[in-house]
Order: sequence, then structure tokens, then C-alpha cells
Amino acid sequence: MRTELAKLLGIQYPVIQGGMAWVAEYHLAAAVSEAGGLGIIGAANAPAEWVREQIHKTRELTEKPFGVNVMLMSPYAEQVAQVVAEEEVPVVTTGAGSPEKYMELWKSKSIKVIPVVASVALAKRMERCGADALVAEGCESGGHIGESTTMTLVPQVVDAAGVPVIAAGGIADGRGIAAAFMLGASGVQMGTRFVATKECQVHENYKEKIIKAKDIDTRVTGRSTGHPVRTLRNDMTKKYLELESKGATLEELEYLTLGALRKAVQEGDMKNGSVMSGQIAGLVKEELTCKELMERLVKETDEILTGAKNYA
Ligand code: TUI
Repeated sequence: MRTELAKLLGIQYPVIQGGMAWVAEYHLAAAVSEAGGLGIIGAANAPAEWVREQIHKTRELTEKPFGVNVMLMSPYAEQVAQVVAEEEVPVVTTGAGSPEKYMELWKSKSIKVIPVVASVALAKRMERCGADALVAEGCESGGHIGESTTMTLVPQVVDAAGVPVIAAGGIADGRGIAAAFMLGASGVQMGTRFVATKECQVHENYKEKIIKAKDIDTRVTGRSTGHPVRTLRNDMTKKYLELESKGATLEELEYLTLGALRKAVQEGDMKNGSVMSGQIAGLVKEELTCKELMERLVKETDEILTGAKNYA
């Protein structure tokens, strides 16, 4: 587990927590970093001063490295980009766009920049403009997704890139981590698995829904809008997909998802909320502390990589 990537980021294990919108706040980020991984604060659509406060609160809980995920579709992306530079956070990951215009600013502060990509084309562009590593995120992931699966995307990004690649999408245990290494990745990013941890502050209903989810329980809404989003199926996804198949307008569709993520995360509304989750929810069976989870992941991965456990 002591990969080049772990050394680059100054962490014990090459396990990065996803920058999940509304979910990845300072309690979770600090707990993941304390457990030896890289905790991430998800800036999502939040104002820059909220992000600054989260950075300060994380620093009160841990002296270990952590990161901020800048969601590039946010109306506050520009200000958030400035705040992470001013605060000189150790690592920035980005999602839902290209961070090219912020790279110089971040690099000037010695911030390690790790764009999340869903295609080889963006991976190449990101490496050219100075990315320190890349997260290759397959469409098994929750939230906003691309077209390719993790199994197909990761080795192609590894071949195209000269920087370490972190695999994401569909990983929740040591088998997934070992498989990512076999595809050429130097680490993993996990989101859904970290939702079902003690330190994660989402509503209990959200955790329970992930723990009860079966293999085929996620749906992808918004393919017709160009912004596909994976969530757990519920009344909202049913209505959305019906409307979408009838050719509903963007306004009608947006009305269903307006504030829906907050509804799920804070109010625990599992019917009308947007319960973002990856396909691997079916493998998540219990809530653990981040420390317990990390120890289990390391043990499982080591057993496979040393041949102590052999599935072949
Ligand atoms: O960004 C994510 N996952 C997210 S962001 C998010 S907040 C949101 N909620 C509703 C609708 C939209 C956003 C929830 N989950 N993952 C990384 C990721 N990036 N996946 C796909 C992409 C991506 C897609 C297109 C990155 C770049 C891109 O095009 C960039 C370009 O300029 O070519």
C-alpha cells in the first residue's frame, strides 16, 4: 500500500475519499485523513467562505494532509479556487469540468492538483497543464458521471498519462483496491463506502438506504440533459425517468432535482431526495468508523497482493 502516490501526498495508504457534494464535510474529511487516507472537503455548490470555514475546522481536527474538491460547475468555483489557494490546502481535486484556468494559481502555492477525469482526452489535457496525478472515474460512481466503466477507463488513462492514476467507481473493499492496482492504478478514490461510516454526518436514512441497497438499485437520470447523475432509485428517479422518456423540458426536470440532494442528506427524505450513490452500494453491509474501515481495506488488499488469499 505504500505506493509512490502515498509518498507524493504524504499519506499512509493510497486511499482518497471522494469529494461528495453535501456529504464530504470536515468531520468525514478529518476522520479519513486521521485513518491514514486522504480526506476531502467537497465544495460542491457552496459559497467560498463556507469552504474556508471547513478548511479551518478540518485543521483543528487533524494535522495530516487533506484536500478540497472544487466542483467546476458551481457558480462559486472561481472564489473557491481563490480560497483554496489562499489557505494553501495540501491537495485539490476537481470535478465536472476542466480546471485549466486555475492550475497556475494552485501550482504557485505548491498545491498538489488531482483533476477527476472521465475520459482519456481530458486526462491528456490535464497532464499537459501540470496535473500531479489523475483520478480516473468510471460510470459505476455515484453523482455526475461519464460514459466509460472503471475497468475500461483506468488502463487507458494509465497508458495515456505519465502521472500516477487513482481509480474510482465501483470500489469498496480490498478486492476492488487490488483490482485497481492490477489495472495500473497507484491508488483508489472511494465515495459510497465512506458514506456508511460513523463520522459521516448524513442523515441516518441515507446510510441505511445504502446499506440496504441491492446490486441493481441505482438509476441514471439526466442522460438527455447532458448531465447524467447516478442515484439510488426512489419516487424521484421514477418520476424523472418517466418525464425524461416523454421528452420533458429542462425546466420540468430541474424542478424535480432542485434542492433534492439537500433533502436526502439533511432531511433524510429517501422518497423525493437525490440519494447519490455508486453501484457498489450493494456491497456495503455495515457502518464502520473510518479507522476500522481503513484497517479492513489494508488487511484485505495485503492478503490478496501477498497471495495469502487467492481467488483464482
Ligand atoms: O464531478 C463528479 N461527480 C459529481 S459532481 C456532483 S454535483 C452535481 N450535481 C448534479 C449535477 C451536476 C453536478 C455530483 N457528482 N465527478 C467527476 C466527474 N467529472 N465526472 C464526470 C466529470 C466530467 C465531465 C465532463 C469532467 C469533465 C467534463 O468535461 C470537461 C471538458 O471541458 O471537457
